[in-house]
Amino acid sequence: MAFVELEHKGDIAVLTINRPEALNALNDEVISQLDKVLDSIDSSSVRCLIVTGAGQKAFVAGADIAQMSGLTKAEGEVFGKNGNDVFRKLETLPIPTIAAVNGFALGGGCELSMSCDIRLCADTAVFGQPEVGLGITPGFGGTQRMARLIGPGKAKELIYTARNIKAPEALSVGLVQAVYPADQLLAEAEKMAYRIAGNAPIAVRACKKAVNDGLQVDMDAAVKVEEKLFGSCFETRDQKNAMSAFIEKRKHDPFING
Ligand code: CO8
Repeated sequence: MAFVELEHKGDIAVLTINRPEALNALNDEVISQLDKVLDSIDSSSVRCLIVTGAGQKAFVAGADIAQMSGLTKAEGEVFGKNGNDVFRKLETLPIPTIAAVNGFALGGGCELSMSCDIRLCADTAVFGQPEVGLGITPGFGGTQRMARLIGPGKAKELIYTARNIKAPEALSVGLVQAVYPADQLLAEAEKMAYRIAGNAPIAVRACKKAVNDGLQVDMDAAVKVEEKLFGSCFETRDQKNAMSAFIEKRKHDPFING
């Protein structure tokens, strides 16, 4: 059974969590398939990845509560580590990632969306970290990524109260970058993905690394991270192509990822 599907569409790919009968909840099998599918993505040919959920109702409604209910402390830690390892793999994928949040994004689902670079959502989307209402903490990076994305005060409010928020509030606190009518979400996500894919891939990947790595260190070290990545773009064929075209007042040739 394919709980995680990957569809290539030209230069972009769409990854779908496909367990709609359980609102795409993440059990061991889904997490393990997600890990394998992420490993299979060829970042030399895929220039942007969209992550979404199957069905009309949910992006991902969380980690699988039925599976978690009987875990021991040690097993809980292992389950959390498995999820964290895979989400970190997604977060550090060399190519840009867009979460197209098409419904409930609760617990592990909200955490999955926060492991992507950009979040777009349907007007029907609902975000939240309900874990403290279930007697646990967020366990797939929620306490860390939400605090970094929307600030510690708002993240603590949402996590401590276990309050779900709808799309407009998610937009207003900066958790998502745009909200679309549900039937237009995927098309809008693809439009953004193709736009990203049309830019110089080496430069786009370097930007992702610069932002991600730079945010982990102080500003003196962060600008050094940028300097290195900036330098690494020179002498590429895409840099020469684009800059010569500008100087010669013509459109550049399509980028070749080289
Ligand atoms: N786990 C397992 N099954 C689920 C989950 C889930 N998270 N969410 C929904 N389902 C199943 C339901 O049990 C139901 O199955 P069935 O038809 O067999 O009864 C089916 O999906 C449809 O769900 P509902 O009937 O409940 O649909 P509603 O429209 O009535 O409600 C909700 C939708 C509001 C989304 C509701 O399903 C819900 O509240 N789900 C749980 C949301 C939640 O609390 N998520 C957080 C889970 S905790 C978590 O993610 C922790 C992450 C870190 C883990 C670290 C571990 C160490």
